[in-house]
This record gives sequence, structure tokens and C-alpha cells, in this order.
Amino acid sequence: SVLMLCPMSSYLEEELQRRFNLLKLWTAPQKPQFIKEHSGSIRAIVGNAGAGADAELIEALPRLEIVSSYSVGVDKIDLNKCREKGIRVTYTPDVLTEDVADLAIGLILAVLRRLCASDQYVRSGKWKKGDYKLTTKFTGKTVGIIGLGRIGMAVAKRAEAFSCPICYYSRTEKPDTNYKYYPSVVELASNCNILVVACPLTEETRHIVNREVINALGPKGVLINVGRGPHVDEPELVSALVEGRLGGAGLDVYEHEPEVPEELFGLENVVLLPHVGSGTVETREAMADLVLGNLEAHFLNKPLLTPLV
Ligand code: 8YV
Repeated sequence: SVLMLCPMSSYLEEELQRRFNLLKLWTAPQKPQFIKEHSGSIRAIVGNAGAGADAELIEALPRLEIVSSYSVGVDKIDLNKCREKGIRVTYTPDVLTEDVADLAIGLILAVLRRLCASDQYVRSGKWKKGDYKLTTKFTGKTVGIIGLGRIGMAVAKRAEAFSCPICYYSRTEKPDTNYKYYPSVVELASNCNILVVACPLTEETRHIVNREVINALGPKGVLINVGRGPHVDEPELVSALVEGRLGGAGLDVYEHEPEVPEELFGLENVVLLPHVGSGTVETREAMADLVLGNLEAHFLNKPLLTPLV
């Protein structure tokens, strides 16, 4: 059997149902009991950004062979436990890179040019009274990127088209780019106008954007988060925005999704999205096809399409 942890895509669900004996965890009234009941038959788990295979779940499934995640981020999967037990892990890199980078640029423009507030200005009839507040130019601003991987590079490439100088932080300097490297996030934040979080969530990157980084970005700086909520110390971000110590923020992810700090709801310099970086019809279908293709390859003893472990 294949255990699906939560609803994520009706196409994926239908295809899994067609090809495997599909068990849907979220339909079970008693989850621990459901897992116990089916522990002898579950050979695969399908999870996503919100629901992964932790040590407890892995230990409860003695016949588990593979975890196929409908996400590029795998912070909810206990990778060490999988390695230890010889359980394969697959994910969905590449297919979502462009959408996430597009959304990062969209958030930058939405925050700087106040797109959401301006739309509200028209819809509410305020235009007729006419007191539009001028906004901030994007072209030419310095963009700092935390994590110059697939998504970070795609953001950089797009920002280059807006004539933005690009700089970045990562654990080690990348040999094959001319972008300026800073060996610390505080230095990066001090030297850019827009700071984009685009790295994986690990123990080292949790709260990588803390009070010091936020203060270094400053009252004219903008934070964009298309990574994971826990990359940012959220209470610190909220107080900086409320106190005007940070210029603005464009957020697709939060520390306790779907909870979003309500203090942000009244701020026009903040744009809030419901974790939809990869949320296009085209990309979600490509992600589902990778989940299916990896499972099929595994059960046919063929090489996995996008293995991580
Ligand atoms: C999600 C994401 O997987 O890929 C990731 O890491 O965060 C998204 O693409 C989305 O939540 C689909 O469930």
C-alpha cells in the first residue's frame, strides 16, 4: 500500500488510487490506530511540505521502502532515520524552480510598488478622492539572496534583468558566478536593499533571519521569504515591521502555517501569500508526475527519477 499523509492534489490522488492500493491518512478518525492497522502493508509514503515522515512514523512502518515527497523542501522528513534504515527518499526539484523565482519577483514588485494596496485604492473608490502615495523603484536596487541554489540562481537571473546588482550568502562561495559573496547574513543584509530567503530549512538555517539581520536590512530594506517560515524569527519580524525598523516584507511562508500574525494584516508595506510558490496548474501537475514516476520506478526496480536518499 501507499500511505498519503494529507490532501495535496486531486490529480495525484486519482493516479495513486488507480495504480496502487491508496490509504489516505487524513480520512482516518484515529490516525495512530489506522497506522497500526496498516503497518504490515504500507511500503511507501507520499507527503508534502507540510506533512513528512518523522522518526516516529518511520519506526511504526516496518515495511516502509520509500518516501516520495510532493515538494522540493524535505525539512519535515527525518533523512538520517531514512538513511539508517535504507529507506529511499525522492522529492520534486527543478520543476518548481521557475514558479518560485517568479513569485519572489512578484512579491518584490508587490511590496515596492504597493500593488495590493493600490488595487484596494481603486476598488474602494479612494482614487476619486485622489491622494495616491508614491512608491519605491525596483529597477537597480541591490538584491541579496540567502542560498544560491536552483531557486536562488533563478531569482538572481530575473533580478539581473531589472539591472539589480546581485549579492548572496551561502555556506561557501560559489566558484562559477560573479555575484558578490558575503560570508555572513548580517553583512549581506547591510549591503542590500532587498533580502530574499531561498535556502533549504536545516538546523543551521533556522532563524537565519534574526533581529540583528532585520536591523541590518533596516527601515528601507525589504525581506522576501519564499523558503520556509522558520528561516525567520517571526516575532522579531513582526515587531520590526510594526515599529518601522524594517521597510517591508513579502511573505509566502510562516512559522506556524496556516497561522499568520494578525499584527501584519493592517500593514500596507507587507504582502502575504498562502504558501503558493509552486502553486500553478502546470507545476503542480509536473510535481505529481515526479511523485508517481519515482514510486513506479521504485516498484519496478528501476533508477529513481529524483532521488535524494
Ligand atoms: C509545497 C513547497 O510542496 O516544494 C516545496 O518545498 O513548499 C511547495 O512546493 C506545496 O506545499 C505542495 O504541497
